[in-house]
Amino acid sequence: MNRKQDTRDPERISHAEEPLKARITAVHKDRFNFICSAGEGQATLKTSNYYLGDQDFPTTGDQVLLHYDPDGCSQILETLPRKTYFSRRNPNLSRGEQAVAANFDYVFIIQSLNQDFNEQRLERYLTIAWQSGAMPVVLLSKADLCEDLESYLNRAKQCAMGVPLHPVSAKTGQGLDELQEYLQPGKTIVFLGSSGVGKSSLVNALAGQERMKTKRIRDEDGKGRHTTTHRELIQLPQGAMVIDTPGMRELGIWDAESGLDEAFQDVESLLGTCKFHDCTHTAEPGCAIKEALAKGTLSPERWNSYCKLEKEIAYAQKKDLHLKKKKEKQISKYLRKHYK
Ligand SMILES: Nc1nc2c(ncn2[C@@H]2O[C@H](COP(=O)(O)OP(=O)(O)OP(=O)(O)O)[C@@H](O)[C@H]2O)c(=O)[nH]1
Ligand SMILES: [Mg+2]
Repeated sequence: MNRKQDTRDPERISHAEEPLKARITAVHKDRFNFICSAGEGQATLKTSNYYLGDQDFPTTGDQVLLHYDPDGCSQILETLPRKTYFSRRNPNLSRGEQAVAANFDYVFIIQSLNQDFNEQRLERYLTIAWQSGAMPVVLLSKADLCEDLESYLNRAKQCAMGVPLHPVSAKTGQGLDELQEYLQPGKTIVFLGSSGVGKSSLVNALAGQERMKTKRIRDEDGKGRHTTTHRELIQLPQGAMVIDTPGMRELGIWDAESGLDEAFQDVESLLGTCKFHDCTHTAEPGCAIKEALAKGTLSPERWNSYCKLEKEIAYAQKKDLHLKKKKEKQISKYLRKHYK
């Protein structure tokens, strides 16, 4: 038999055939940027594992196994289990939730010390951050613009419930030294906050060079211009990795029940101590919430925030269940019609 000789470089074959562990640094339509011990590259998904199988589609920060191809045709075989992640409802309902950033240790929640500062939004971000499984840290950015830092710090403390708070300025460098404790090699930090609060400016200030594009906020209302459009994983000189995100408009609050418990520990510790176990906290005697509100140990704003977020989560869960049932009905109708 005349065997055709394999002329491929053996070094490359072993690279191609031995799966390597890699980290996803950015996600494009059907291409994924990654970094691994052999270098950086772009990869596509192995169809049989992802489109026909049940593998979770990789997101920024994910660890994956891939067949590395130095010529640019690497193929992702498997998404490794995530230790933390943010998720949103998947537009493709058969797959339930969809992760939008994964495997981070800290969530830097950023609010700027101008028109952006808003306690309700901070509480919402804290709920999402706790839900992810990582540790939240609150950064009050653009401290150089603020003349009344103490009062902002006090307001933030009321909702942060013991979460570390750091006033910082990417412009003057104020507070950046204090962040070094989080930037240890092997750690990943995700930046969360509205457009224009200075997330990318902080990434650049910590990196010591311009890694991300930034843009002026609008003069009229201080709103950002959605400059960062992609989630991106960046290596800092300190050894830590940072995931810069677009203003997190895209992150709905979905199934964040345990995040709510953590973010509102003060409210949670009161619930269940009312005289009646099914207390509605409206007219019943012996209501711990009403007592705390009357004593001033729980502020009405905080209680309202809790109720609002709780309602939103319940609504999102109900909607999800409804859509899931609708989808199941459609599938069984299709099966009945075609496989009678
Ligand atoms: N004065 C002052 N301005 C800042 C500071 N940090 C950022 N800015 C300005 O705020 C504007 C928005 O900054 P970006 O870093 O683009 O904000 P972003 O949060 O990344 O915005 P998106 O990418 O749209 O989500 C830019 O004009 C920055 O120069 C700061 O510490 N002090
Ligand atoms: Mg940005």
